[in-house]
Amino acid sequence: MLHCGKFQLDLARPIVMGIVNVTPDSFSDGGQHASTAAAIAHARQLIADGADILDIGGESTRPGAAEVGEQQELERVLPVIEGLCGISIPLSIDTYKPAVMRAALAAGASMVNDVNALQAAGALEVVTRTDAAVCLMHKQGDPQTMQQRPQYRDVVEEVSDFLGGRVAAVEAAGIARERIVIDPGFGFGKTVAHNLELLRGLESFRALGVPLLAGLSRKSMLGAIAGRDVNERLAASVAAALLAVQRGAAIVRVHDVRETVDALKILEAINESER
Ligand code: YH5
Repeated sequence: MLHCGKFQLDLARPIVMGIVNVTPDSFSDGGQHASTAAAIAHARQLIADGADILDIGGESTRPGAAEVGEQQELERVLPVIEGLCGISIPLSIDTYKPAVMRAALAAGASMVNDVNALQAAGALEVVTRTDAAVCLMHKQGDPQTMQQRPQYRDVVEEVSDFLGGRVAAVEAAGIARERIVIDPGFGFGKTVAHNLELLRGLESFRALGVPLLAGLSRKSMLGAIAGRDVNERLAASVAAALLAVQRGAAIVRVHDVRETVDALKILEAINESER
């Protein structure tokens, strides 16, 4: 079980985390109503499609993306979290900013998804004072520059050592193991070869004793392998999610919830006879 605020997620089956990006309004009147409404509608669709948890993000952490100010990020994500209150599944806030974590958790989010693994000053304290779950992700460098020249001696060992250290630090601060998820951070300061090594070695992360999240959906490594532009990566993304689960991922973070849920049902049906 993953303890996630008032929710308990059963990890006996793969968990599908649906991605909800709150993008800036295309109407440049400074208002945020249209994008809030669009994000809420999208979130409701993902729930209908079978999402087990939704990840709400107001700042793109894609390679090369610009940072968004704290105030702007809050203006994007808070109305969406507030607008979704009362839904039957937990909400995760995708942020590395402690102030955004605090406000999102107060507004009803049950999980923090932090690409910075709670290393920002004050981040650990914010989560410690709640009963929210946390996803600790590995990255090398900063989103602006991380893809310039990623380097590792042994990527599986280095990522595993980092995540092991963060699990220990977070546990020592008072966050129970049952609330912690780890993530090797596909695409965050990694070449295609590094990402493939991590996928190949995914099972070794199980030794850290906490559930593993894999985020491969639509990422450029899939484009590089399949030779597809970002909007043509559905099949590659579903395949990657399925293979990650087969190698031990407990949670997959995906854009295409309906298709991923279908694919995982086939895997589940095959594995059914083993139980
Ligand atoms: C992740 O792996 N990723 S944001 C580039 C793309 C497509 C998608 C077109 N947040 C993760 O999804 N949080 C992001 O190329 C994440 N794990 C966790 N825990 C990047 C993203 C993306 C980037």
